[in-house]
Amino acid sequence: MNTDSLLGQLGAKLASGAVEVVDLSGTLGPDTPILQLPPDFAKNTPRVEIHKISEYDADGPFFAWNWMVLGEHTGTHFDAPHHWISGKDHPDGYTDRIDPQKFVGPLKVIDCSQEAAADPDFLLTADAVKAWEAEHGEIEPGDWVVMRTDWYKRNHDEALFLNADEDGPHSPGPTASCIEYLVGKGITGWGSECIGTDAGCAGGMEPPFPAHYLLHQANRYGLASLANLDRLPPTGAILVAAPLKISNGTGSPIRALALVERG
Ligand code: 23J
Ligand code: MN
Repeated sequence: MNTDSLLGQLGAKLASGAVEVVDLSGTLGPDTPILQLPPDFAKNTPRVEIHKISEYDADGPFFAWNWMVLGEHTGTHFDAPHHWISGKDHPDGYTDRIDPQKFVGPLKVIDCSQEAAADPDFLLTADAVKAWEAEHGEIEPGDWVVMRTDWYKRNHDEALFLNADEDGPHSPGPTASCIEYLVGKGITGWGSECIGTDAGCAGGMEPPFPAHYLLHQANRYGLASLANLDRLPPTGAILVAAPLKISNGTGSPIRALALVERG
């Protein structure tokens, strides 16, 4: 093995397990939590369906395969700029046209797990990001930044995950000025463990759904329903988050991965 080159060294460390691949995705299936928009929006994404074509039977004597019903914005997924009205005019703002260089990059993890446990409506502010930077170093152009809340531990139960009552959904997320600050730092994208990139209460913010509005306006990307962020260091991991190459796609389920150096 050529360990003179950076990728030769990486290959050796992947093979030995010194660099670990951490799975940041939840499981896709009929129980995957689905976003429920308020009743004034008539249409919602349907639940995931997995239909058998054959499994070594009369319909396929030596093969097993399925077909699926699957929304673009279902489970652990990628938000492309064309998903939001503020990002509608970016010519490369669709899943089949984004530069794949954007799908792999340095990952910064902001731990808000204690705050989110104490308050499901917890909002990460720009000042809190600046305090994180004072401890861990500046967020750099090209970084992916994700908010660790341990919310993924609820993803086995849709009601627990959406956490809605008569006032609407309650889940943590960023303020508008937090996203404005991160966009100004040149981040490639922002990710959350919750159903979307915004907080549950974000419909009432200015602008409404600021993570969606401000990220996609700036041709940046979102990741939602991430899992296992508690297995990542605050800095030093590499994210791999590639959407399916859906024609004119506004988003896509992903198998999100992180490369993490051990020891
Ligand atoms: C459509 C409308 C509102 C929201 C969303 C989708 C998402 O969170 C999403 O999956 O992008 S908030
Ligand atoms: Mn989405």
